[in-house]
Amino acid sequence: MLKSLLPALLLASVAGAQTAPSFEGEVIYQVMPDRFFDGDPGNNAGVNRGDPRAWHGGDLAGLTQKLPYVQKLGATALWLTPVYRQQAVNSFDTAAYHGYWPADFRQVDPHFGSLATFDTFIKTAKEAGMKVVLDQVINHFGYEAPAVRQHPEWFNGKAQCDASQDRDVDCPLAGLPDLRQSVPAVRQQLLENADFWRARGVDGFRYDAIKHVERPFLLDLLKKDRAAGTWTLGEWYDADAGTVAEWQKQGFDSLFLFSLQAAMRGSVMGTSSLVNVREVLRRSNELARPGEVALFLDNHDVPRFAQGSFFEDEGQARTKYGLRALLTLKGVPVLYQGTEIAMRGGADPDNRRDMRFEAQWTPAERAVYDVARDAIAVRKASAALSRGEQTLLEVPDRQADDLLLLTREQGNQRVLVAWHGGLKRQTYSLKLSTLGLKANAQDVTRTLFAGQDAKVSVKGGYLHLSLPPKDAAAFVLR
Ligand SMILES: [Ca+2]
Ligand SMILES: [Ca+2]
Repeated sequence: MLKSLLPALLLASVAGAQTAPSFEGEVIYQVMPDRFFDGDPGNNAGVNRGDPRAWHGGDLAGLTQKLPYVQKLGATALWLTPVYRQQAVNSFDTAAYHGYWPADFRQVDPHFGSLATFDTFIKTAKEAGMKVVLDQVINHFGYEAPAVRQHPEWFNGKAQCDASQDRDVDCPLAGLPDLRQSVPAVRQQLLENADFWRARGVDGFRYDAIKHVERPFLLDLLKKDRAAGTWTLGEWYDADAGTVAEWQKQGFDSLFLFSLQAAMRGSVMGTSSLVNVREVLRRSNELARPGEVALFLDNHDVPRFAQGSFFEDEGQARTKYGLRALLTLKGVPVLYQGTEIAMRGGADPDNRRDMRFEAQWTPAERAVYDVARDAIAVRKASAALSRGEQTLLEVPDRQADDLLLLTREQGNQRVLVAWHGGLKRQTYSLKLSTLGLKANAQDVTRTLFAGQDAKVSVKGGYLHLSLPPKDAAAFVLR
């Protein structure tokens, strides 16, 4: 019996692996619709742009109008923070503009538009060849959602929280009405929410706050998504490669790699050693599906990347470095709206300032955008950078604080990537045998990023690099 079953089981698991949805090769642009673009002033009830905690008027019509902007930047997919109908009133003097205080999971909030506006957005995005990832809240309702009073049995109360073995899961997150996913009515409703939005053409779900959700339910949800071909991206706040690895095994296609974000904030924007980044990359190479992991410099829940410098010009310069660096890595880059112009902002809600478009940019912001657009184009044009294997090179200890070297390789295409953390232009001569790199003088062809003075040559068994300060370079190797 066992003998006859085994081959079938093996085949089933291989087939499962083959059909897992993939976003490898995509570049995701993260939009918070209220803070992106106002395409319909007719739905601006309660809008006050002077108040960072109020609705600002951005909507799905505006996002649809601005799809050409996102396409021109080069992103191939969009992630929208939630657009569900929200609680109508404020909590803590804050409106539900961010979308994480849902009242009805199957309606669009009137500030964003309607289901018809959503369908138009999806249709327009599809026609433009873009994929759409929708934020799904599965842990809670908004504080003032009618369901909280109508169905108290759906929610964890003090008793459940007090008795819980896992307080992360069974106690309210930020006091939010906490759903009991093991209650059949809740479970069914949440599973059907996913079906509802999937049927409207969504390609992927970004699942909010998965650390706080009952695991058996989450596994059922992931199984359904996998079977339907929906890509799943989990938000486990502060996840490192170990957490990503565990959840990829459990059925998520991707998680955000928060540990890389922290290391890049420290080493690219700040003055920490690149050894910290190297350690994160070393561990993420061990993932079952390293090409799916979501890589980001910032998002709506952390201070803006550029905010890591006291000075606007330095923040812009290092954001250029960060963008180029991020786009050299294996994984799925996720750019938060405004990072392409090094928007500043501290903790929430300051990190959610209104997006500004071309006509409103300073020349310095335009220059950051040009680097972002170029780095995305370079990645997309290179099979090695988009999808290639990633191999870290062994940089000697005395240089490793300021120099991170890796190769990306796909078929007969090979790219050498160099991140340089030094504050001055620096030349490095490194023994090929120490690096573990095989290359000949004629292999080195050209730098990939536009307008950057980075040089490489191979001679006498050495790799010679001349690198500008605080920047990342990529070179084609034959
Ligand atoms: Ca509006
Ligand atoms: Ca919970």
